[in-house]
Amino acid sequence: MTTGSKQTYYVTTPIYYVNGNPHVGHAYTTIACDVLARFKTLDGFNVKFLTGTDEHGQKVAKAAEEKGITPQAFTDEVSQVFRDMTDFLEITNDDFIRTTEERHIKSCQALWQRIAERNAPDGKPWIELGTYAGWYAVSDEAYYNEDELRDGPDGGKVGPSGAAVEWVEEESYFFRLSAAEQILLDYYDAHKDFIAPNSRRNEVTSFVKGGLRDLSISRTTFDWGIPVPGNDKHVMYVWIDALTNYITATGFPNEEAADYKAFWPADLHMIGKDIIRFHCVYWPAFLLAAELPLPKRIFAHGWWTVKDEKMSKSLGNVIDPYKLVETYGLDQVRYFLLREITFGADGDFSMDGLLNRANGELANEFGNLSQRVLSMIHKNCDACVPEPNALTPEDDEILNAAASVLDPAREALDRQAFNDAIEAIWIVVRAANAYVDKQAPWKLRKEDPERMVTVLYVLTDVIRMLTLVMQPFTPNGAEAILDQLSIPEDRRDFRAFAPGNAPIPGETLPKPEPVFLRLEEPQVTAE
Ligand code: ME8
Repeated sequence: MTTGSKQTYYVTTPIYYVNGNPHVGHAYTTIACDVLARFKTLDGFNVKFLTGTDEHGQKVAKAAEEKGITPQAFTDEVSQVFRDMTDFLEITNDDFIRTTEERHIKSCQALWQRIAERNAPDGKPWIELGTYAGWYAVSDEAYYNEDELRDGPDGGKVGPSGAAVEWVEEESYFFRLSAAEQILLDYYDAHKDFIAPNSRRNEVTSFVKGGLRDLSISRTTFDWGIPVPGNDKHVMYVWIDALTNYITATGFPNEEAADYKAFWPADLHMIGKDIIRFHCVYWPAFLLAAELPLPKRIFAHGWWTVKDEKMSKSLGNVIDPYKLVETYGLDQVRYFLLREITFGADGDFSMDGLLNRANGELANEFGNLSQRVLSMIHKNCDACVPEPNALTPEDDEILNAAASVLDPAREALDRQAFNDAIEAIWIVVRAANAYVDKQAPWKLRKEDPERMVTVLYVLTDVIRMLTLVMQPFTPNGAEAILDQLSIPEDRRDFRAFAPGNAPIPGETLPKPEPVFLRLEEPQVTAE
């Protein structure tokens, strides 16, 4: 979609439960979206990037009760903790939604109303009143069928995630999900990019093919939720409330709102694989029933594990993002999280892995490339961008490689293949280092100073282009290198890949300082 002449891009993280401190898993999803948001912005898109907190439901009500404070006071406090994490990680979100906000309550009630007013393909209303009798896991805020349960460690039953379930029997509104089965299957079939990666698409398709049961969408045994329009004995099931956040933030129910027009449907909901059923089955079904457009894509990434167990608060193996960033640096952590594993797969978190990536790649290959080139320029070219002489085919080759790096990076990020994007960049980083080694400008200094000047000029332009495309991944280090190359602010977006943006010979360069320093071996342990 376009606003004015600009293409738009709307990306969302899940909204996080306010029931504990953020950990690396939360930071991971948010950082991944931040890379996409920054990349698209640099690529000329009008970007909306949403994150926030999920504050209603039984789990949160219980946590507040245990603390002896009201749910509102509790959520105010913990939501702020997540907002602080977002700031600490220098995330470029342009909205932070809380599900307790008035705009969201209005939006949920409007969406409910819209679904309630419409009929399913069988001619009966989508929403009907009935009685729910079944299993519920408070810590997942999810209903489970008997056949999904197994015996838990304490004699009771647990759901697939290991969360304890309890028997619930109460009056409830139902969303007639069973009536959406075929529409959903047809939709998945017609929109092959809707659910990614492919393995998740297959998982969702076979789940739906296995038969969908109607979904209980209201509760009556507690009141920490959004009242059902017309029957405030009921509060909405927390997931219908939570999922609606994505559309609330565009101004819904005002379909004339500028953001609604520009940004809905969202381009990408980024989630972890634990919440795929809610996003890929329930959410599209609600929107189809409401006759609203569906998000274009949902990408479910894998889990960070520690010694092969999911990193989670209940397992006590959580890594604190604050300690991690304070110890290793924000760019290093961002780079590692997106470089280490194929996005979509699980990955085991190891400090050695982080050190290897930070030292082996960021410090030795990328940081060192700019440091040695800029130091030579500082010493041998009067701290000015050198004036090149005639270029050789080898010069053209490395310049062309750098100038062509944007396309594969863009293509990979449109598939959320972060490590493919980084690899495409790294092919050129390695080629640039090989070029330095082969040209050996330190030797040319005596043997052929004119050629040395040309080689250093070529390298400044190669480093400039590599740094431009690295900005979304390592924003602080990239900014420092662009400063050292005296690149003006208005030449830092991807339009600067066009010819005519190379560093200007004679331009003074500041004294170079190393960027991406080698890290020692401190260890951050799990909480
Ligand atoms: O599910 N590895 O919130 P939540 C990778 N409120 N990512 C992880 C992770 C791990 N070990 N642990 C958590 C909720 N995550 C709902 C969402 S959306 C309408 C409502 C990330 O606080 C991952 O993105 O439990 C996962 O989907 C999210 O945190 C769950 O956060």
